[in-house]
Amino acid sequence: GEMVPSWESQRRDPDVFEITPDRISNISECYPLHTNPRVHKLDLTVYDKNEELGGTWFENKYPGCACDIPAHCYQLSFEANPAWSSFYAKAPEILEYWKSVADKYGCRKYMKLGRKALEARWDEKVSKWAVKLVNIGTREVFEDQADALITAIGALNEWEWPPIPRLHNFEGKLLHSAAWDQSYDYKGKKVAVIGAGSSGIQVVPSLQPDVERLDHYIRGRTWIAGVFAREELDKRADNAGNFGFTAEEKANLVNDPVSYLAFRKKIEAELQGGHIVTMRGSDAQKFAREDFTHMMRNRLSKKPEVAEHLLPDFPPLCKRLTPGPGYLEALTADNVNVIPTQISRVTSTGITTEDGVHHSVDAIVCATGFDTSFQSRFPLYGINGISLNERWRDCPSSYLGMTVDGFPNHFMSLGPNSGLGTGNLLMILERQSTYFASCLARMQTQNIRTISPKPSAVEDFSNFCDQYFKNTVFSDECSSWYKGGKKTGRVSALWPGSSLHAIQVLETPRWEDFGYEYVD
Ligand code: N01
Repeated sequence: GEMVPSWESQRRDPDVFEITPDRISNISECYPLHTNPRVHKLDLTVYDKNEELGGTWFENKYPGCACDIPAHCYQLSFEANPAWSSFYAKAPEILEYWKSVADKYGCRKYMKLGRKALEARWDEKVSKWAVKLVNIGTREVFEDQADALITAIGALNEWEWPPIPRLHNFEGKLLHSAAWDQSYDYKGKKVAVIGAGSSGIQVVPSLQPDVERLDHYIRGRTWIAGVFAREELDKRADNAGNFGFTAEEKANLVNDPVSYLAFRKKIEAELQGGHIVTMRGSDAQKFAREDFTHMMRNRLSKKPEVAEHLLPDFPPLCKRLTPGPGYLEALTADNVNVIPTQISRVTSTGITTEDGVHHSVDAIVCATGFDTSFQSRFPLYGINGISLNERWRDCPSSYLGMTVDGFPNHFMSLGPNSGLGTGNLLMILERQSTYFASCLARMQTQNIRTISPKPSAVEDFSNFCDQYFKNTVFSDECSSWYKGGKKTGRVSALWPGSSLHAIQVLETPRWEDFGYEYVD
């Protein structure tokens, strides 16, 4: 059959690489274009440790938790929801969306919730995955076997307490953004928030109006801007945030799929347009830096000194950009102290900074992020009992972010080098799922017992990633979970290219990049 061009040649092909308005607007229309692979009857079981589906959107319950990608993009291509109640939807609304999708498409019958996977081992004798799990309710440990294993365990799931000296000596309330205790009443309290990543940026403006005092500890600087600074314009009641639609037209989108698609295209175009900003030395990067500096200073004009503590020396998008509606404004409020001095230790009653000052508080919120090293607490053992954690200790690598050699019939949702630095992750998740289905369909129809990428394909892709990232701002020096929480080093979390590029590459598997064993 016809050879599918490699990801490299696809990237070199300017026609594919170039982001033109047409191509961008095609995204929202085109991402259901792929034909669904014909998977024959499957015995499918979905295990999840939580008692409800939804993952991130079920687990994260901190005040202000929302998606900072526009809701009209952050949805499935085949299940558009024109009724999102705000531009950036809040976590509970997103969770309801996913529950309704699961109910509508009859997914729940496959789900066994409240079961946590402990480990998975490839059993060479029978060519199957043996997965050990525990039923959280009964504590019963049990095993399941499968021909193929898909892991969708999330790259931002394993939260940890930061290694701040004496943190656990604190006698007030200690909270983590990713494991929020909703029973804690923070109203009228003195609260410290450590961390200015996407989580901290959402927590601060949500707590600020209700607390007596908020101390915000900022270790690393951060750019606060969205491709959608327009939301700010929206607040000024002009029409810009409606993307050219009158308020009335926008309200009517619920009843008008054609106009809704046009509306989505405009938002998608703006979102995808951010890609060029990631290119080191590009004019777009230069302009973004100027614009963002100007916008941040404007929003902080009531307390200009805060801008001096916050404005980064690294380029925008080096670490994940977040629009932070209300964040900078909250930092200028009278009850907020921005503390750029580093923390030296925690005491029973508060935090001591390196200048020797002690700041008493009732609660400490750690919005300090996740373990993003790809070292999973759910170990996987492949051929010859090799552990995936061991394999990835120095360098998490994969074939197209989805498979690894030595781990047959194993597919990963959001493995190394599959996230997007700009753009909409759900589009990738959808493509990856279709890719897995193509592999399963091929196994079913061609008597394939095992499929795994060739070692050379993994190596090529990893080399390609390293080459690609050299030309992007992701490799600049800034502390980022894209580099496993480090300031420098390999970009292990991101896809090497634009969303369009990812869509093209994931559209059709290159079967020659895989090795196979056939049923005898
Ligand atoms: O975590 P982060 P996050 N002492 O790692 C600081 C997704 N997400 O939970 O920059 C003092 O980004 C650390 O400082 P520094 C999204 O993809 C999405 O906020 O390393 N400070 C940083 O400021 C996001 O990118 C949404 O110097 C310490 C912060 O804590 C990802 O999750 C919403 C410290 C950690 O920032 C992670 O975001 C929320 C220490 N010991 C999250 N350790 C959406 O809306 C760390 N810090 C889609």
